Amino acid sequence: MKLLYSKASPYSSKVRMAAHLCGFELDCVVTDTAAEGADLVENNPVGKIPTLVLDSGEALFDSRVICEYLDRASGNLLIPQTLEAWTRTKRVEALADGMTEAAIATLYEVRYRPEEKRHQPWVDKQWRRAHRALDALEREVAQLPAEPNLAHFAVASDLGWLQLRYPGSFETRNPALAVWFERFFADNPVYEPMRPQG
Ligand SMILES: N[C@@H](CCC(=O)N[C@@H](CS)C(=O)NCC(=O)O)C(=O)O
Repeated sequence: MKLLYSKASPYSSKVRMAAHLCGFELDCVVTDTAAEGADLVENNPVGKIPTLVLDSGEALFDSRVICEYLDRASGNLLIPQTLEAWTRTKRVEALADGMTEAAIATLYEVRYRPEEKRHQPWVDKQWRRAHRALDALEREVAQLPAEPNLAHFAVASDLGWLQLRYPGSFETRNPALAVWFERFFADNPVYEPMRPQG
């Protein structure tokens, strides 16, 4: 299976960690979304990464869909199946990814919009959203099991991206989350090379 990805992408990081746990080796191809190259847009009309191209040639996109696929294909090694554990796992994933979506939007505002067209109230709203999600995650991570699953990968990847792009943005405000984040990689060093990198 081929993964179109970038080293900095939090959603790609989550997928790579998930594939590792599920025992799948991915052929990871660095992909620049800004270039809108044929390999990306022909496989994923939405033009985003991560995009997974299956051995059949069929493509899957959106990291949540890809992770669902990896879970099914591995006989549920990634997502716990009891209703209670499934609910927690998927809620934590949605919280972590939602936090990142808001923070990425603020980055794109600066990266892609000329200064005179930026709208600060909208940026402030994204940060309020991200901070609420981080506060919720601070409570949620205490309930996660010791063995890593999809929830761990989502939180570790999304916090890794936040630390990369907005250093110091959660470590003081959310100390328990910061401790959890450090401990995750200390306890699971195999995932360290897959965290978002600049
Ligand atoms: N919901 C999607 C989000 C994917 C996403 O936003 N990826 C970013 C990179 S981290 C991207 O492709 N951005 C390029 C763009 O928006 O043009 C997922 O979970 O895969």
